Amino acid sequence: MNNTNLLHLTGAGALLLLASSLAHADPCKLTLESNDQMQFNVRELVVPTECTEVEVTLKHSGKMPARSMGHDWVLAKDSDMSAIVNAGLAAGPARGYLPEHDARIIAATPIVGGGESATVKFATSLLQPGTRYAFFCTSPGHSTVMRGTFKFGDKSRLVSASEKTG
Ligand code: CU1
Repeated sequence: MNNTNLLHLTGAGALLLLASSLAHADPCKLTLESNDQMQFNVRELVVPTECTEVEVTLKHSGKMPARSMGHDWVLAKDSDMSAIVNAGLAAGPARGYLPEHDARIIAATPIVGGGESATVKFATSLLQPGTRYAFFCTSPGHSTVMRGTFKFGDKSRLVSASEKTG
């Protein structure tokens, strides 16, 4: 009897939490995680064209320090990624593996270590719908796996997601 009540309470609480997180979900505010296994937890980020400003928060859910497993989140055109990664290597750890004043970089967080997070805001006037953008980490060697697609104004993913559930 007690066990059944407890289960019901837990279920209702979980539903409430889910409902409130959905109600407060702002499509212009994105959060992604990174870890000690050199991974981002998403391969794709989508921002609708209604957003005039985007806020991206990068969390490091691992325990390793920034000097050995630091991650950043950098946004650029897909075609600029390799050049920025190389320029970041040349810039070195003192500059957080990011080239200074590089116009190809649309947005970038500083490097975070385990337990830390960083947020960057940028205007979507910097983005063009239909252009292929990539997000990636500029720590040495990380961008081979720590990379993903960033889409501005692409709603096809939302449509296909609801089709799958139906
Ligand atoms: Cu990284």
